[in-house]
Amino acid sequence: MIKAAEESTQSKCPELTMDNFISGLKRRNPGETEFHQSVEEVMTYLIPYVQLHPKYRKAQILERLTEPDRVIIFRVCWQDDHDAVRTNRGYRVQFNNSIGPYKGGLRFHPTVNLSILKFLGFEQIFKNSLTTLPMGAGKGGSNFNPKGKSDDEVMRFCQAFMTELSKHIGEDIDVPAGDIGVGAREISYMFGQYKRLKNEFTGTMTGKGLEFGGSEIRTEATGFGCIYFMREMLKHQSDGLEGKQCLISGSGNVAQYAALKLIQLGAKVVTISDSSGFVHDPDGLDEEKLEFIIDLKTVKRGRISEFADHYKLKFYDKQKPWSIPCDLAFPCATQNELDEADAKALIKNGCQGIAEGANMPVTIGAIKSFQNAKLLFSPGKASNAGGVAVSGLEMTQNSIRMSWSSEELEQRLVEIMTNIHQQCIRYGSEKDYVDYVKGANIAGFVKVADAMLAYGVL
Ligand code: NDP
Ligand code: 2IT
Repeated sequence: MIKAAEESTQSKCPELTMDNFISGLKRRNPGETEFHQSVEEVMTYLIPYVQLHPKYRKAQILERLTEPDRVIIFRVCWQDDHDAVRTNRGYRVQFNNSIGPYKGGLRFHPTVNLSILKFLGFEQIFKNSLTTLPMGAGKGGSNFNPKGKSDDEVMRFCQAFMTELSKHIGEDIDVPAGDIGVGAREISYMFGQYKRLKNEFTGTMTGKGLEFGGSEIRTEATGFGCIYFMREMLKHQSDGLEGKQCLISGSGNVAQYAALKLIQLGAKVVTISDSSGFVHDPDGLDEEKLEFIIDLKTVKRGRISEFADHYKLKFYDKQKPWSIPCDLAFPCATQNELDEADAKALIKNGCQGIAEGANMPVTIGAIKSFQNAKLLFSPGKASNAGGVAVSGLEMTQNSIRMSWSSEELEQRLVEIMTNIHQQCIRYGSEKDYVDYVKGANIAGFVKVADAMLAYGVL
């Protein structure tokens, strides 16, 4: 008897319903809960859309879209500072290259597993398509934990990781970048090792240092883009960011620059967090406090409680910031960090809008609560697309061996985020509400699906 997990997507050709589709997906990908969740969110909108457009159904586009092109899993061996041999697992999920080379970040975190990387790679298909740049979708990483490791240990790990990954990537094949636990330091070690192994200097990674092919604004792009997206959503309601009370979770790359742009545009940021808890600053962060946070997190690699201690602010141990009254909320840490109970607290306290800076930080139940209450809500694939968009611009600059100014790049970032907002309005507008989740999913889908149709059966 064929085992359930081995059955082909087409074996029974069931009627296209949400239940049939999701139960088939779960059977073929047992235990991959984050992947199931991200597909479920997307299919809520794509199944009705495909039912109205039979050309996609006939070509089984949804089934093909949820099966990665390939998944590479490998052993990563390295030696720690005590000469002990350590073994981690490395991954690259090459999800879909219909509209360009695979493109997406690498995550180094102890929780990394195949389910998480498949959900992230799947989301990247739609996000990268929304940017309008020619980028396919991939994601990778390792269960390696950079926390508490010395720079030398991180270097040895990154070199070992790239020794295998280098066989599968390239500027026209697959172009990785950063994500959780992978910032400037890790990218530099990995790019250096790639250059050494291949004896070539090509733009095969993005997020590089400015001295060796990196782009201005890439560090800021995801956080800045998220705030520009919120500004567009508010503008659509004849409102603005000025004076808005904002909650941010996380204190990494995305959170830092979301906070900076909010401050620059006259909003007030009253929380910031890490995996140990959150800090409440009723007066609001200013640029000096933010500089302290950026140094604490990227140079000293300390805990956010040290920021609270330094400025005598209240630190809420092991708690999330969502119970603090606010106008706007920006979850910028990790997946499923804002659940239905948190959503209810935000709604009760008068929150007006939520933009995802992280990937899938809001659970499906919480999204439904926000939508039922008619709050502004943007999914990460729209509102955090600024990072990969500037990565795409870094690829262009590398190809033409030029670099553009930060003013020019920020202007392009604003245009891209505004354009994504317009695409969401086009595909997501309903009678008295804009469903940005619907808009982003359908707009992101159409370009990729049409390319897949054009290629025939592959
Ligand atoms: P960083 O590693 O720079 O920062 C991650 C932040 O999230 C840290 O404050 C970290 O806290 C916190 N965090 C991580 N895991 C958890 C957890 N399990 N529970 C609570 N807090 C957690 O990563 P980024 O800022 O780059 O990424 C943040 C999110 O944004 C991710 O979802 C990522 O996929 C997404 N994203 C990133 C982009 C980029 O360009 N970097 C682009 C688009 C999306 P601690 O320090 O305690 O670990
Ligand atoms: O989730 C994401 O979009 C990223 N981590 C950035 C990917 C990229 O290639 O810049």
